[in-house]
Amino acid sequence: MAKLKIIVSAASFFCTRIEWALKLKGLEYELTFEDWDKGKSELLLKSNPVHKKIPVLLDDGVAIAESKVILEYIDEKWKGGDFYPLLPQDPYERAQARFWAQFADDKCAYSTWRGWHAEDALEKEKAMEAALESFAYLEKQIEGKKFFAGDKIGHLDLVAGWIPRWLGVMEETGGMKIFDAERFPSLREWGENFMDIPLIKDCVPPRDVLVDHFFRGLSHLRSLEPNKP
Ligand SMILES: N[C@@H](CCC(=O)N[C@@H](CS)C(=O)NCC(=O)O)C(=O)O
Repeated sequence: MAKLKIIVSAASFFCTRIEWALKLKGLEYELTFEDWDKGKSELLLKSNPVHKKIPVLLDDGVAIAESKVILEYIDEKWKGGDFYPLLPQDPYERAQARFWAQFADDKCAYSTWRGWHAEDALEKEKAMEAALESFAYLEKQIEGKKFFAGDKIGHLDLVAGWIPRWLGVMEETGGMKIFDAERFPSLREWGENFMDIPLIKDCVPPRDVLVDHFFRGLSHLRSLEPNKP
C-alpha cells in the first residue's frame, strides 16, 4: 500500500486530528510540512486549490481536503474488521456526531480564534462571550459521559481534541480567558480523560512549544484569514 501523506503545518490542531485518526486506524503516514514564511507550496496549491489550507491527505494519487471531510474519508475507507470506528453505525447517532463536530469548529474554535486574533478590546470581548456560549453547549453534550462517543473516543472527540491543549495556549498568547473549570467541569474532566490516552498524548505538541509558536508566529498568524465557518 502506498504511504499516506498529510500536508500539515506546525502547531495546527486541524492537522493533529488527522494524525490521531490515522493512528487509531493503525495506518502509517508521512508528514509534509508547509513553511508559511516561504509562502504556500506548489503541492498545497495543487492539492487544495479551492481553500489552499492545510491539512490535505494524499492517498495514492488523490488529495482530500478539509479536516472533517478527511476524518470521514478515513473512517469510510478503512472500516470493518479490526479497524477502529470513528463515527457510530446508527444513522441518528452519526448525524449527531457530525452536527456537534461542525458546531465545535464553527462556533467554539472559530470564536476562540476570533478572540485570539482580535486587537480591539470590544471585539475580543464579544468573541469571548460567543465562545463561552458555545462551550456551554458542548458542556451539556459531555455531561455524564467519559467521551463524546461514549466509553471510547470517536469523531467528535477528535474534532474537539484541541480544547485540552490548544485552548489554554490561545488564552495565554491571545490575552483572554474563556475556559473556567468551575463553569465547565465535565469538559475539563473529558479533556483529562482524552489526554490520558497515550496515542492521543503522543501526537500533541508540548505546551511550551505551542506557546512559543503562537507568540513567535503572532504577527504572521494574525495576517492569515481566520478560519471562517
Ligand atoms: N476548515 C479547515 C480549516 C483548516 C485551517 O484553518 N487551516 C489553517 C491552518 S490551522 C490554514 O491552512 N491557514 C492558511 C490560510 O488561511 O491561508 C479544515 O477543517 O481543514
